[in-house]
Amino acid sequence: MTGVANRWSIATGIARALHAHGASLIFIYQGERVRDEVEKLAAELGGAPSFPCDVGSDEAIAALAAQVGPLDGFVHSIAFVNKEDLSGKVYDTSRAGFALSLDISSYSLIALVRGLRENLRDGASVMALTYYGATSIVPNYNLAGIAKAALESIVRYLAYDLGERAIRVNAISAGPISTASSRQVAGFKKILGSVAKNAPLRRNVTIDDVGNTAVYLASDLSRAVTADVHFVDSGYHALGLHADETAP
Ligand code: 0WD
Repeated sequence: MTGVANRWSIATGIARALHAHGASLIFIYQGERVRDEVEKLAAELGGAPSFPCDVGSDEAIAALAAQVGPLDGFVHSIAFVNKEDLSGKVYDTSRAGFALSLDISSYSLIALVRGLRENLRDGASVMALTYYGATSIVPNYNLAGIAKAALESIVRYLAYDLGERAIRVNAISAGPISTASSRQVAGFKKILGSVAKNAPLRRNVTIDDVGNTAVYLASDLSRAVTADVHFVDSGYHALGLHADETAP
């Protein structure tokens, strides 16, 4: 499990659901800032071991690979975008901000697969978290959406690379959920409101909803599913027009 920052993180919901279905977990965390939170959660979920690993460092990933042993899969639940790139104009995105965001949010999946490929058992499942803003315009999601577009493409190409070992690579496209990361997006509350009002299910999703789908993708129940982007968003992605704009 990557990407647990606190109990509201999507990765926390995934970890809880996997644990409830009998998985043995290993947590990695970026650094000291989140260590206490991760260790607390790991203790609640069967005393899972946790390791520091900044996915921006190939050395850190190599050290992780040497410590963790065989894996039935891993979850990539990581993104980083400078706050100034989550509002305003995309044409104001700096070269450095673009490089950093794509490195941490997208390239890191390649780096983790390369680093952990010998740890992954044949038939393992890899999944990454993405968002609708990858393929559609979501105002202010901006550079995060561009990084998610790269991530979704990476998911497909890695699925091809790893398919000969029956290892599957998929993305879960979660609806908006209030977390430390998502609150950086300008106007995030309005995005939540739009889903509650317009999505087919007329409600926002929870980290437990995402966790339950992750259990399916981690298990052999989805053994023929790969290179896919699976939406857990109350059906919002399928809307053409919003009901509140078309009401008589
Ligand atoms: O609405 C949302 N919250 C959605 C999030 C909708 C759809 C997708 N997602 C995605 C995010 O883009 C991300 O890929 O889900 C994933 C998890 O996001 P989250 O749960 O919303 O965010 P958060 O609780 O902040 O966890 C992301 C964590 C970081 O948290 P902080 O708050 O400390 O930045 O990713 C980790 C970090 O713990 N992280 C890293 N881990 C290792 N190395 C690194 C890094 N370099 N950078 C960030």
